[in-house]
Amino acid sequence: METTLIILKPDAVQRGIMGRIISRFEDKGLQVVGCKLMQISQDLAATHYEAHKGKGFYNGLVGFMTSSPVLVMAVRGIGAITICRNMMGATFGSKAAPGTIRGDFGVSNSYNLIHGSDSPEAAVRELGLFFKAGEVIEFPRQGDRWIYDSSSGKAE
Ligand code: IDP
Ligand code: MG
Repeated sequence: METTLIILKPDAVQRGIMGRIISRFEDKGLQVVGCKLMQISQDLAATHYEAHKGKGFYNGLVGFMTSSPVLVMAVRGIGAITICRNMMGATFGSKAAPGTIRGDFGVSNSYNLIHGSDSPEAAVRELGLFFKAGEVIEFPRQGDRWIYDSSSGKAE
C-alpha cells in the first residue's frame, strides 16, 4: 500500500473542477485518506518545489501556487504513486494525452491543475510537509473486498 500527495492547484479550485478530479481517483478505486483546502505560504511553496529553484519557471510556479487556495489530498492504494502520475498525464497540458486529467481539463503548461508525488521518497516528504499527525486517516473501506483480489492471501 502506498499513500501519495495530490494537490489540486489554484486553477482547478478556481475553475470548480475539484469534484470531477476527485471522482476520477475514487472511480479508479483509490481511497482519499486526507483532504483539506488550504492557502499555501511562500515558505511552504519554496520548500515543496526546492528541486526546481533556479529554473526559469520557478518564480512563476511559486507565485501561482500561492495565488489562491489549493486542495491537498492524501490518496492511498496499491501502486498509488504511479497510478496517480499516469492519471495526471504529462506535465504540459498542451502535450498531455486525452483521458488524463491534464489532457482532458487544460491546455496550459504552467496552469496544469494537479501535483502528484513522483516517488515513494517524495511522497513521504511531501505528505509530511502538508499534513500534520492525525490529518491522514487510514480507515478500512468496506468496498475493498471488491476493489482488490485477496483470494491468494495477498491483495492485488
Ligand atoms: P510535474 O508537476 O509533472 O511533476 P515538474 O517538472 O516537477 O512537473 O514541474 C513542476 C511544475 O512546474 C509543473 O507541474 C508545472 O506547473 C511547472 N512547470 C514545469 N516546467 C515548466 C515550464 O517549462 N514552464 C512553465 N511551468 C513549468
Ligand atoms: Mg514534479
